[in-house]
Amino acid sequence: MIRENLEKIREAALKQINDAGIGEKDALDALNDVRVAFLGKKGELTAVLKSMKEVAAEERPKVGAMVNETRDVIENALKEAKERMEAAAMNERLKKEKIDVTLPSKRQEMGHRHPNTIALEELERIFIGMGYEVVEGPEVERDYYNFEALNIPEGHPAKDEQDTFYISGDILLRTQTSSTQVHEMEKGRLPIKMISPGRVFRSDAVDATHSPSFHQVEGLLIDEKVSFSDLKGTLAEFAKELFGADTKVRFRPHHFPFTEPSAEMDVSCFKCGGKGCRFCKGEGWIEILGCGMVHPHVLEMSGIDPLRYRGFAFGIGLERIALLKYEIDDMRLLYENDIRFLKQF
Ligand code: 2U9
Repeated sequence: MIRENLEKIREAALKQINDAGIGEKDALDALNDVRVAFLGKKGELTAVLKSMKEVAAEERPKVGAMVNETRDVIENALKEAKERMEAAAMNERLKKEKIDVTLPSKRQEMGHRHPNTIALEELERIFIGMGYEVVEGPEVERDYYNFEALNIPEGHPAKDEQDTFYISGDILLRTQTSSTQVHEMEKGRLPIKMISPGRVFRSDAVDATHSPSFHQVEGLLIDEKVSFSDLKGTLAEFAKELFGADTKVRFRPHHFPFTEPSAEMDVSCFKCGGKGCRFCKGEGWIEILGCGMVHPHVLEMSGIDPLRYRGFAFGIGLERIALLKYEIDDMRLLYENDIRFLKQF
């Protein structure tokens, strides 16, 4: 009786498993229904198990084995059907989602560096090539590092000229990156051969050539036996690298509190080669930086013996270089970030 019943159950289950999926929208649901109907708590096979108590004790192991075998057959069939259906669904999807790998890709809009950054990286490349280290420092400084240590004491007119933004008492936004170089000198590791690029702040009104925040690249070299010739040679080489091998330089005497002697350096106009044109306002020369031998008192204040060591220093306005090199006539364009302007570089 039970054997026949089991056979019927097996046949019925296998038929339903086979039928599931034929024309069915949700074949996996159909399979699950079969599982519940035969193997579930109230399923047909479970009912057979429950009726085991009516079977004679000596028959039970045999009948039990038969029930187990039937369950295995149904479970295997369910598993195979499920795998078959999943594979078919995957094939179907792959057919639909065909990718044409030969299609040309969309152009990537990469953007590019800001003209200030292009100029900065060019300056860094040149000085690194001459063995200089790039050192950055804080934009918020103590009065001492920004003024005092650079020979600009309280009441010095240069302090007015560089009217700055004070955070509180003696904390301010640096007006020059020289403060970074003072920190480096105080470390007492010599020689020093560094440039310090970075943002500086001055209480200036905005116009075509001024901004309350701009960038400098300052340089400092301190060693025994450093002379003004080393300064001239270094900066002449720098000018040739930046503006072309034919570039000539000239030095005009100037005054800075932190250097003595001090000078401003001009380069021969790279537009007209020095003959005079609209670009150089008929001068033939273009001013590009300030420089000088580090004042002995500046060395002394940072603990460097001015009798043994000497140094030269220079300061370059980064925006000025960017404006010149890319022939931009208004500094404000560098900060407005109008995409039509930036796209040109
Ligand atoms: C130390 C000693 C001396 C740095 C120097 C200049 C000359 C200079 C200007 C360039 C354009 C500022 O951005 S700008 O307006 N700078 O002319 N800077 S010498 O001299 C130093 C630096 C550090 C310890």
